[in-house]
Amino acid sequence: MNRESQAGQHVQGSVVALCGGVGGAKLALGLAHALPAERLTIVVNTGDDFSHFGLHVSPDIDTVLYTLSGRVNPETGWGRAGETWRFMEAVGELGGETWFSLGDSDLATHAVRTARLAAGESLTAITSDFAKALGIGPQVLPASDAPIATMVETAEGTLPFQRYFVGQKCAPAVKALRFAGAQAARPSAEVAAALSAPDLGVIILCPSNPYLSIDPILAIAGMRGLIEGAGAPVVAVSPLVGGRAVKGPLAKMMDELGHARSNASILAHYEGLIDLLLIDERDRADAGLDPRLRVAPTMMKSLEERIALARAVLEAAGSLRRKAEA
Ligand code: FO1
Repeated sequence: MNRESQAGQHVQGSVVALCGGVGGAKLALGLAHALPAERLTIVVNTGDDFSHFGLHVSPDIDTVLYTLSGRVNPETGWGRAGETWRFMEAVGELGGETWFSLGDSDLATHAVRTARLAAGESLTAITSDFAKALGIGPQVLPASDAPIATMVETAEGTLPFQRYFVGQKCAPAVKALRFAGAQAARPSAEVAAALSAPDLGVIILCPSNPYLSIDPILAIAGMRGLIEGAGAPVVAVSPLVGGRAVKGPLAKMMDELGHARSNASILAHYEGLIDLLLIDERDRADAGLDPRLRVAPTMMKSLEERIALARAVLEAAGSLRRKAEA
């Protein structure tokens, strides 16, 4: 089936991007610069969410909100720039848990979110209000309003995601991942509407960790069906460059899960779901392996590079016809 047409043109219509935290948020920012706000919806992983000191923490949602509003800490990629840590110092003084750091200003996000959830509001409504308050144009949506918790089965037992990721610095060998609650969860009405929009031009899988950040979204009952039924091309960006993860434990985790650290493994992981996998210029040699592999500048150190990758994704999608027309 040849869906090639109109090479060089940006995709038309609305755009939905699925993403996790730091790496995904960088492409989301590029897309936010490359598209009018009303054309872009960002669907964010909530498998990393957890309760800490009684507060509902949604790390990937906050990373996206802080990144899109220019507030993110540029050194860590999460949390706020110019943060202070008086709360954590006081927690330590009292002998409280200090393994997970909540900055003083970041704390406000968790406190307001927790209070509003306790009052019965949905995570979708709260996130949408936060986005507006922070001056963000594109729609930012949690993948679901129902709780989903990524559980990491390791050689040392099962760990809730943040205990594995931050508490143990990803050291235990990963045997499997589970997404507790995902089968009982459903995509929110807003996510379903974005994925069912008649003018949907492309669904983008950001270069987030496929196992930790994209899979918890795809595991939500009904999510894959919505994506497959959307009729729009699905374009993923590989999180690997030269067999290494740009950030985080992906490469180590691929070894532990028995997958080669390669773009072919990422393509195989998304088999049946994606039409294209954009791979970095440094992996140009891989491009001949499969017609679905296409080269793009995937490193995103500067804002310009984020926008350039966003444009490359939109152009690649523009070269594919909607599946209904193919
Ligand atoms: N990551 C860390 O490595 N250490 C932390 O103490 C930490 C605190 C934290 C607080 C709020 C927040 O939104 C994110 C935070 N992160 C921290 C990042 C987070 O654990 C991960 O980046 C994501 O969950 C993975 O995408």
